[in-house]
Amino acid sequence: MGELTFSIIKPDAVQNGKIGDILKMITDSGLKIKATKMIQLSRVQAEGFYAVHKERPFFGELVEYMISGPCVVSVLEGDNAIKRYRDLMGATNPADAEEGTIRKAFGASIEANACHGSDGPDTAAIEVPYFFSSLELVN
Ligand code: IDP
Repeated sequence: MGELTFSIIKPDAVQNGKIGDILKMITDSGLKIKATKMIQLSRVQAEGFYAVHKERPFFGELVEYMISGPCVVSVLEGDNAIKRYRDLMGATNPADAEEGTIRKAFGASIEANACHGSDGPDTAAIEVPYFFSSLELVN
């Protein structure tokens, strides 16, 4: 089994009808989708998920944005999946993201930037079970 990482297609991209385009970019890159589902985050879930950012000035707005509509959460697998998915997402600010990245194609702003991906193995190990039980991951 390859490395696992956790992905969110954020509310702006879902609202703009980009679920299929983004999942296609993920699978075209060679990453495998081990699990995926559409959810509406509660305020408590969003605050818990972004707890590492709670001292940052944009925390309140980030939580409001993340609960503004449904998200698509997924578990991705592949060799070096964490870094590969971060590279596919592009820079946090879509204005700085390279051609061919998800954020360049679909991100609207530094906040509404289309996607989330775990930033390291420790984070992935927390984020995957935050949203998925092991029974939900296909073999
Ligand atoms: P990342 O998603 O590229 O790992 P982080 O710095 O971990 O970036 O920030 C988490 C999320 O917080 C970003 O994806 C974005 O939605 C939001 N964010 C980051 N910086 C800002 C900012 O300066 N203003 C508003 N929202 C921000």
